[in-house]
Amino acid sequence: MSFSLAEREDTIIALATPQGVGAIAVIRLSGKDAIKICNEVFFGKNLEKQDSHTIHFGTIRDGERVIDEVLVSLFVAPKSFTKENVVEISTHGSSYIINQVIRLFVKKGVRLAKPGEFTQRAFLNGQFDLAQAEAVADLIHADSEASHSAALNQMRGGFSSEIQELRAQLIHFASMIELELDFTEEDVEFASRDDLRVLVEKLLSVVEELILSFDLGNVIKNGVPTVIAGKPNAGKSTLLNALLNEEKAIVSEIAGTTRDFIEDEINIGGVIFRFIDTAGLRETTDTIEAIGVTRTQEKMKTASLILYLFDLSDTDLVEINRDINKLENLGVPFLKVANKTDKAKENIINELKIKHPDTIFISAGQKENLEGLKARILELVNLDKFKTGNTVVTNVRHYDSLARTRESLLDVLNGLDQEVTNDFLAMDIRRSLHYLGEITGEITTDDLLANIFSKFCIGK
Ligand SMILES: Nc1nc2c(ncn2[C@@H]2O[C@H](COP(=O)(O)OP(=O)(O)OP(=O)(O)O)[C@@H](O)[C@H]2O)c(=O)[nH]1
Ligand SMILES: [Mg+2]
Repeated sequence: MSFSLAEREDTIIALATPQGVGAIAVIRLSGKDAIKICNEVFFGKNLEKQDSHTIHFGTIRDGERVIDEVLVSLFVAPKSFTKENVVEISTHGSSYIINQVIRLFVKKGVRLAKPGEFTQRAFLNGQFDLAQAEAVADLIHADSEASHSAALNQMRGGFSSEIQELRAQLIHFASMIELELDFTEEDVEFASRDDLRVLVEKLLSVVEELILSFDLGNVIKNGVPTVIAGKPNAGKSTLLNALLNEEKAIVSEIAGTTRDFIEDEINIGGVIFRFIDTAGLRETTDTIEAIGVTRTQEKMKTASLILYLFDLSDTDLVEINRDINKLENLGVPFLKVANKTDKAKENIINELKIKHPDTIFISAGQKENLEGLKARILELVNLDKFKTGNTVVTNVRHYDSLARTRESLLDVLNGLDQEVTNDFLAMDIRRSLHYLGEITGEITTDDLLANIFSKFCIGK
């Protein structure tokens, strides 16, 4: 999918609210003729004579036939989302009415919008940069406070302005150095190498911080992968079900019930956690169960957090110590969760309180102290960084471009160290500029844009 210049001249239309029956539906038009064409089918007022940002009551008619009574909101270019003339028609939310209205406009020469075309026009008309446009999509899909806050921060500018400013300074150096190339005979220096080094180092530290934020960003967007691990029958599936409040995983007193992962998301304190119930860890001769155990071990390595669950009625301290030792070697943060308080022996609880005072005691079966467990989970996943409003990179494309930017900036520094000739230096700077520009959209290709906007839904 790519948009030709002629297509950008079209007036486009799409349903902006979800498909299906609702109280009202909003149909959006954008393009130079949006208001003019709407005026041809709208009865009530002359829309072409109205001010921007006003709402008008009237009917939409196909010839003599009234399709619906509607409200029309007007946004006159450039004061609109797309910076073009925009009309939003609020109709009654029946799919029959929606279809009739859209058909009527198509008959009048309006074209159905492609996915993301409104946002793409907003980007092409300079409403925001590419990183911000992508944040619009993230914002629509944000389903927790944390992902919402990351997307909103980016949509409102996020790292874009900082990157743009540093990029502008780097462009200045690039042109100075290229100017020097024209004066090679005279041995002049328009661009101070020391100043250039300071700037490149500053850029590098910004870029590196953004790269580091990606892990956090990813977690915010996709949920914190949290593996529930432990011996068979520890109560892992029971815990998952209790946290979810539904009977998602099969629970039984047979050891080795769960063979494959079962996962689902839970919102704890505004953060999405992806809980993964796994096959119980033990030596087994059952082939399928053995595969499950291997998979559990793999999953544990990539988790952000492990809930190490053990059965108080059936585990001794020697075993617990051995497991904890293994977990410490794995290097993934973990919580010690003692289950089945309802049938535990007193002495093991007391021993644990002394030897492992950070143990959390729960009864998954009786749904006891799940709130305490949730509070500790939230504490362990340190999300303070995002809460202080720091910019977080959540987008793989940005991460890729940032990683390439870092490489080329390091090349510039290397070049400065080794006093390479100007043309090499200029080349490395240009390369850094290219990758930086890819993030904010100063450098784009049709393919890149098509790829980004095709992921949007129609009407956005
Ligand atoms: N008394 C008591 N029983 C529990 C508790 N939690 C789980 N159980 C029981 O322990 C048994 C095993 O529970 P599961 O949730 O299937 O255990 P699991 O860790 O998923 O076991 P595998 O899938 O075999 O690895 C079941 O009979 C549960 O009802 C609890 O807090 N108290
Ligand atoms: Mg299970």
